[in-house]
This record gives sequence, C-alpha cells and structure tokens, in this order.
Amino acid sequence: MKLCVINGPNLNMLGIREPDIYGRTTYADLCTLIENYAAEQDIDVDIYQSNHEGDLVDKIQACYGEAAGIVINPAAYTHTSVALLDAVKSVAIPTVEVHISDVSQREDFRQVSYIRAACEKTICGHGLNGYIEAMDYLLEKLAD
Ligand code: CA2
Repeated sequence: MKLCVINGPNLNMLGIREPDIYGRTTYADLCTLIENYAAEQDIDVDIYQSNHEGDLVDKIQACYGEAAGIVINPAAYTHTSVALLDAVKSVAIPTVEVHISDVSQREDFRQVSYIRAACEKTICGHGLNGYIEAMDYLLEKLAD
C-alpha cells in the first residue's frame, strides 16, 4: 500500500524561522519521521513539497491509481485554493488535512479551509505528530 504526503508553500523552511509556531524540526527531519513510520508500518510513502499551486494540483492528480490515501498540508493554499479542493475531489482518494499549528487559534484569514470539504479528517495543532496521526487514520480506514 502506498500513501502520498503532500506539503504546500514554505513548509520547506520548517525549523529555519518562526520556531515558536512551527517548532525547530527541519523539513528534512519531517521527511525522515514520515519515512521511518512508513517503514515500521511496512507501507510505501511518497513525500512531495512544492511552493506552486499548479504543481500541487498535478501531484494530487498523479496520485490517481497510485496512492491509496493522501495526507496533505496545503499551507497557505488551505485558505485560498479552490483548485486544490477540486483536485482532491476529482481523484476521490481518502485524504486527511494536516496543520502543524492550531489554525483555529490564529488569524481570521486562517479560519477558512477550502480543502476541508473534500477531506475525511482534519488534524490541527499536533505539531509534526499530526502527520503520523493522519497516516494512522488512513491505515486503519484502508485496512477495513
Ligand atoms: O500550521 C500549518 O501547518 C499551516 O498549514 C502552515 C502554513 C500556514 O500558512 C497555515 O495557515 C497553517 C505556513 C507554512 C509555512 O511554514 C513556515 C515554516 C518556517 C518559517 C516560516 C513559515
């Protein structure tokens, strides 16, 4: 079984700035955490990050017929992108939305999530462990 983990703009800067919000762990550390967990669970994982909305749409589409589940942190595109919402709807693959920070406690403009309507679950404010929780949710669901 393969899961795809997709990260949006600026998440490649993790651990470099704003450690009070996003922690001190780097993007490379996040990838290692996810890869190690996938190995433990004996599944394949494809991890992707882009700063470009269209590239993220292309990656979601490329999951069709390839990935059993998607974990996505669309970052700032969460709050703006109908294109990402439509892409997730178009592939109809079980998808979990993850946010490292608790967006519900942040600025008004972060209270909207377009993609949420196409996601089975949203995990916010659990730090990088949110990605593991999202993988666990999909593993349990896909085992049924
Ligand atoms: O909490 C999250 O995971 C977010 O998706 C992160 C996005 C933000 O726009 C969302 O509202 C919530 C920002 C990702 C940028 O990450 C940075 C990492 C290091 C330094 C600056 C930004």
